[in-house]
Amino acid sequence: MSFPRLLRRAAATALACALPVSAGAATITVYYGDDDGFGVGKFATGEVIDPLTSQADGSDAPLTDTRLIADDCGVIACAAPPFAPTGGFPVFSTEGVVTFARLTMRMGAFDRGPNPFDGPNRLVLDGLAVPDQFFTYFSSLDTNEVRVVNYVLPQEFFPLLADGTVSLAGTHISNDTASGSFQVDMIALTITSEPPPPPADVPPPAPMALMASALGLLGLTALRRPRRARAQVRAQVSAQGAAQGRAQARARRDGGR
Ligand SMILES: [Ca+2]
Ligand SMILES: [Ca+2]
Ligand SMILES: [Ca+2]
Repeated sequence: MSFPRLLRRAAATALACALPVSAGAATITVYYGDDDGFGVGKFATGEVIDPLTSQADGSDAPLTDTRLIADDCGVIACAAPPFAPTGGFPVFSTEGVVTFARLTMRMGAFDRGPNPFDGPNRLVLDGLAVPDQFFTYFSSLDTNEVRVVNYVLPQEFFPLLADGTVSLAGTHISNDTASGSFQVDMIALTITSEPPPPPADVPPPAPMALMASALGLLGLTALRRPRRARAQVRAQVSAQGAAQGRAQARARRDGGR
């Protein structure tokens, strides 16, 4: 990896670390393209490139670091294709719940123009189109300027990113008609995720439930006490009645003699 590229990765890591995330969160960045500034440096917005000179080699993602152009080149035959990314980002892993995602794209000498020949420029992640607003942030000036766009993705993308695979597709992203050549350095996804919360413990009995249970026990005890007392009274009454009956019988026998 070249020294400038190392510096770029270090800066990206520092930026990721500066994001306002909670403890335990993890941030990763995955690339389509090699983040080497069109193979010849030229990273920052405001720098210029020669869009006619391709720096692509066998290691570059398809259609990056190479000369691209509009579908319709006016009176001049198109000497290069437009940008049509296919495939996907490298497989990655997240910590669980995705809480933030940012799409970054670096293009040089790109003129999105008011009326691209092949319709609106569009990128599609896992089948979901990035809002058209993304491309409005690119310059519409017909210059060789390098422009980097960072776009925070809406939350509906988060579930698509959590599985660690993201397919990439797009329309034929092209310069405005007769706007000359342009190049794409890279597209990047920066994803912040957080571990899922630990499983909840079995909740202890609520105080009110404990109190009701205790009251129930007390009530049963209180009910049992009168029942025993009534049974004892009935037994005593029955014994007394039997004794009286025997005494009366003896009195009648004695009176009859
Ligand atoms: Ca390259
Ligand atoms: Ca996915
Ligand atoms: Ca590149």
